[in-house]
Amino acid sequence: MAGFDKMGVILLVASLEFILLQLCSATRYYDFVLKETNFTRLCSTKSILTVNGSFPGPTIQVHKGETIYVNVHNQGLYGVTIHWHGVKQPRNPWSDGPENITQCPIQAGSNFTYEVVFSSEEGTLWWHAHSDWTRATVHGAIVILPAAGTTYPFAAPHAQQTIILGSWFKSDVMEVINSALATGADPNNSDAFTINGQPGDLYSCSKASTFHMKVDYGKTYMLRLINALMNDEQFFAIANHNLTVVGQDAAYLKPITTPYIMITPGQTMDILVKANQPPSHYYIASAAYSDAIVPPHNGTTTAILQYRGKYSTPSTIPLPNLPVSNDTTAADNFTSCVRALASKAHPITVPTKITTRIYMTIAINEQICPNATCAGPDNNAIAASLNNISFETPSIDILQAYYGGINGVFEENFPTNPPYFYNFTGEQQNITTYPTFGAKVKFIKYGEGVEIIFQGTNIIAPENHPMHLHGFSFYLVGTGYGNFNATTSPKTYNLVDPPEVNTIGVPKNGWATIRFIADNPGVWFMHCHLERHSSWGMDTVIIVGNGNTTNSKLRPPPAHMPLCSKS
Ligand SMILES: *[C@@H]1O[C@H](CO)[C@@H](O)[C@H](O)[C@H]1NC(C)=O
Ligand SMILES: *[C@@H]1O[C@H](CO)[C@@H](O)[C@H](O)[C@H]1NC(C)=O
Ligand SMILES: *[C@@H]1O[C@H](CO)[C@@H](O)[C@H](O)[C@H]1NC(C)=O
Ligand SMILES: *[C@@H]1O[C@H](CO)[C@@H](O)[C@H](O)[C@H]1NC(C)=O
Ligand SMILES: *[C@@H]1O[C@H](CO)[C@@H](O)[C@H](O)[C@H]1NC(C)=O
Ligand SMILES: *[C@@H]1O[C@H](CO)[C@@H](O)[C@H](O)[C@H]1NC(C)=O
Ligand SMILES: *[C@@H]1O[C@H](CO)[C@@H](O)[C@H](O)[C@H]1NC(C)=O
Ligand SMILES: *[C@@H]1O[C@H](CO)[C@@H](O)[C@H](O)[C@H]1NC(C)=O
Ligand SMILES: *[C@@H]1O[C@H](CO)[C@@H](O)[C@H](O)[C@H]1NC(C)=O
Ligand SMILES: *[C@@H]1O[C@H](CO)[C@@H](O)[C@H](O)[C@H]1NC(C)=O
Ligand SMILES: *[C@@H]1O[C@H](CO)[C@@H](O)[C@H](O)[C@H]1NC(C)=O
Ligand SMILES: *[C@@H]1O[C@H](CO)[C@@H](O)[C@H](O)[C@H]1NC(C)=O
Ligand SMILES: [Cu+2]
Repeated sequence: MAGFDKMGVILLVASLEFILLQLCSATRYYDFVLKETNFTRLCSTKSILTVNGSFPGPTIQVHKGETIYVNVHNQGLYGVTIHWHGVKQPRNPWSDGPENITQCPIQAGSNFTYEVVFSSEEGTLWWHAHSDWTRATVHGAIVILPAAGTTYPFAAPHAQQTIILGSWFKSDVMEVINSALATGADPNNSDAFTINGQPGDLYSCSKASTFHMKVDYGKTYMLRLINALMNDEQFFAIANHNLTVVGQDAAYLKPITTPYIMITPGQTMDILVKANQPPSHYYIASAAYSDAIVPPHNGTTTAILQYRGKYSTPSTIPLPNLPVSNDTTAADNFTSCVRALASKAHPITVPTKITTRIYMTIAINEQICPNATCAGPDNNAIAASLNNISFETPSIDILQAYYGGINGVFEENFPTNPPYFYNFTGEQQNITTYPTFGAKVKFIKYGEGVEIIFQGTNIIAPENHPMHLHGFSFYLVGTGYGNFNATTSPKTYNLVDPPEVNTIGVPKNGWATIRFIADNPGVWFMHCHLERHSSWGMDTVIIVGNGNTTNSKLRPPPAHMPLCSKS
């Protein structure tokens, strides 16, 4: 040691510090570089916005209750934000992400560090861009393992695999939505569905890159399944293998063993699969479920469940029997089985004292088009609404305006009832064909027991709407077809083991009731997770006020929130 000079000691200390930083950064700090990257799919190459050059983007893995920091460096062409879908972010809407709701975009050439605070979530969630349609290519998995010293409420799987279902558009996604908004028509369908970024064997020019999941006979695997599609619900199955669904939206379920599942955009599921079939190749497949008037993309994306070991590769790989795309009975058969685990270790607490009740109609509408030159119904433009209010995104974020008392950005008069009560699911619908427009939010006092009854309507184009709320998970206590009936419908509620989720499908021409305690102060976006519906205004914002203790008040903003451009 005698040979060490002063400089050597300094270097040694510096490198130790470097090693320590590296160790910490292995789990708690992430760098996301947003950049344009060329990808070849469906026989052609195009540039897409990615995180760190991959599609889907990197997986974040944490243990329950941890906090991580993600520095997003925007080296792309336009402003973008990132949302941590299903992460409640207690008192911390500053890092929630929806553009102009909780922050202004991270401009090209700048960066912003998100502090992502995990609390009660355990299972699978995901992150995605929350600016226009950029989430089509900017998304990835969030894996939340049990906290140290705890384990799964089932035998630990041999291994886990994230399965991200996505949409691939041959043209630029921003062009797809911008041209649809300009003409007033429906945006084009995607050109393929994907599993882990790959369309799979049934699409042209895709076979060489089909995703393979390798398994050992006799072992059980956990699929962490994410529906990251833009506009399509999906049926998903594996040939000759049952799926055992044990979790949804990062909360545990009573196990459901089923040949297929239906999953809406925004939902995540934890699924156990036992490799119990003769070693071979089996297709994993996903295709549209749709009860809409406009037909969905009719392709099927595939991956291959490939057993390890020696066997002759089959000449034809079996495909699972997915229900046909309009089989609502098959979709309902699955969703009607979903129940919370509701065990001692994973209890649920459904609010029974409801102090704020909101009855909210969901509709596709028309916006008058000057001189009837638009390409939507009646030569008008398509719009969409909640309680007949079509949401208009402001140009200063609502959180900043609320926190800083800036007037004129939003109005606190989102109605707790639709403007008219009539037969919402009946034939005559023109009473609310044309919505009103604005940035109207619903203010809820801290600690209220909240019930929201979503009512689907038959206006213009009824379909199933996957409604998503930021900042909370909530209990889905009931669903039904037709109009909600205040006398008879509540009698069907499940207050014993309703699933605790963040995205629910509101049945076509039907209703769904959710409950939660307003215990997270902040500004929280609520919207349909079919991206075209959200773009048309099927959105609103819930502001939960501060409680009366330090731990029930909004945290102060972090330094360096992205600035809003003057417009
Ligand atoms: C993507 O491909 C285009 C055309 O093939 C090329 O001009 C461009 O430089 C490529 N971009 C990147 C980031 O590689
Ligand atoms: C992030 O942006 C800040 C300015 O907001 C700048 O000072 C900093 O150098 C940037 N960091 C990186 C790693 O780009
Ligand atoms: C799938 O589950 C059903 C019902 O539990 C059972 O009858 C069937 O044998 C299972 N199939 C496989 C391949 O495990
Ligand atoms: C699927 O849609 C494409 C065009 O979008 C059409 O050409 C094709 O015939 C359709 N296939 C089936 C089986 O309906
Ligand atoms: C589903 O579509 C087929 C045609 O593709 C049609 O015959 C059938 O009636 C449809 N079913 C429902 C429930 O709409
Ligand atoms: C749905 O469930 C019902 C009753 O259990 C059954 O009769 C029907 O065949 C199922 N349909 C599908 C498509 O799974
Ligand atoms: C609508 O038509 C009138 C009369 O032809 C014309 O003066 C006006 O500019 C048109 N407006 C738009 C928005 O095209
Ligand atoms: C958000 O506001 C900025 C101005 O600060 C504006 O350029 C942008 O278009 C807005 N985004 C949305 C989705 O409205
Ligand atoms: C509402 O309309 C539907 C569809 O036409 C009809 O079946 C139902 O009976 C109507 N309900 C009431 C209360 O009129
Ligand atoms: C709705 O349409 C019917 C039939 O076209 C018409 O008689 C009625 O006046 C319309 N109602 C409203 C509110 O526009
Ligand atoms: C604080 O708020 C809680 C409900 O969130 C209420 O029960 C309690 O009475 C309040 N305490 C005071 C001192 O206002
Ligand atoms: C609700 O159902 C009850 C019992 O069937 C019925 O008497 C009542 O008219 C219904 N209410 C509405 C608004 O349809
Ligand atoms: Cu919708």
